[in-house]
Amino acid sequence: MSFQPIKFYQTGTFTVGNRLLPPEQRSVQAQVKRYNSLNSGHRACQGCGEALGARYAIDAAMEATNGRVICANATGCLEVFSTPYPETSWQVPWLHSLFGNTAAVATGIAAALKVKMQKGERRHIRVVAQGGDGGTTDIGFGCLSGMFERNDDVLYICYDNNGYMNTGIQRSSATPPAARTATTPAVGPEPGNPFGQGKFVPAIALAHEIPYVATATVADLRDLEAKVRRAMEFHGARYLHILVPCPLGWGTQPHETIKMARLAKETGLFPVFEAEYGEQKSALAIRHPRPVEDYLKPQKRFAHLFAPKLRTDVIAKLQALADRNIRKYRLLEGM
Ligand SMILES: Cc1ncc(C[n+]2csc(CCOP(=O)(O)OP(=O)(O)O)c2C)c(N)n1
Ligand code: SF4
Repeated sequence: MSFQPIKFYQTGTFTVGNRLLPPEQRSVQAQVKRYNSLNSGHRACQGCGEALGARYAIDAAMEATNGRVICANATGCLEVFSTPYPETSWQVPWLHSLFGNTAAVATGIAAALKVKMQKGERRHIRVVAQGGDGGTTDIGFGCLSGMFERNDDVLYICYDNNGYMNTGIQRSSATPPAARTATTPAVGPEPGNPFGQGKFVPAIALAHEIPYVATATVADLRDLEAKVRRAMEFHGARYLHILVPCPLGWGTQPHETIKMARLAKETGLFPVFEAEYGEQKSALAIRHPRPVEDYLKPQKRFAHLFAPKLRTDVIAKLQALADRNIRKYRLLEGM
């Protein structure tokens, strides 16, 4: 009979066993104060950036508010993989809204909480709305702009995986130009998603001059957590846009999720910054500038730019977009 010694704890890994290490050596994952708001057991794909981003964002919101958060969640991958009826991975009060009305639902929750406070409720409960880029930049955009314009007391978090992933990888208004999706096939002289003027919702949020707007990626989770904490210091409308790579939709390996998020930032294709009341306050500096090819090449959704013919013309147009971001958001010097 074979004999396998039982290991109760594995210190030095990123698992819960890290709690046996001195506090300064523990990973973020293993901190005892973690709320584990989005807990294990959900059905996200391996390497899903959205699951990672949501776990860190909502835990940071819980930490900042002493566990007093209610979430409204648009239809999309995050909702579907976390709540297969009758199960849930959420350990926070959590409501599923429709695909397009999360901002309005969150506004309603915030209004109800305000009335409760007026009637003597002493606990200050905060509201977080969350959705994918389709639910945010497309169908939910009207509700979101209304929420900004009324300055409703809600933090809205968009998990941007560059497409409608839950329904089979269709294009959204956050899909980058030239990317192949199920609705923008890699055919014809201009293959993939057409070049347009783009729709970068953080800039539109900025134009509403709301108290706080920020972008983040899952490559820098400390920065992401700090931004959620900062957002919770404000009252009124706040917007956080997180780039969350999707291995299935992007055609990358699950272990490449963090690398892809980092390359999006380091090439300048995804600017990481924060703003208050309509003014940019800081930018996360590009530390090791990289050409856009380094980001595009590992992703199957851009494979048609490299074979059968190298499309230097299309790649140059994408590089121009990155260079414009670098200038506009001052990404080389940082702030
Ligand atoms: C009004 C309406 N139209 C379409 C759908 C189908 N639908 C559900 S989720 C989804 C896509 C979600 O995409 P996104 O918001 O980007 O989130 P992701 O799944 O990528 O995280 C669609 C089209 C729906 N539920 N309601
Ligand atoms: S399809 Fe993409 S966003 Fe959806 S669960 Fe899978 S990896 Fe995550």
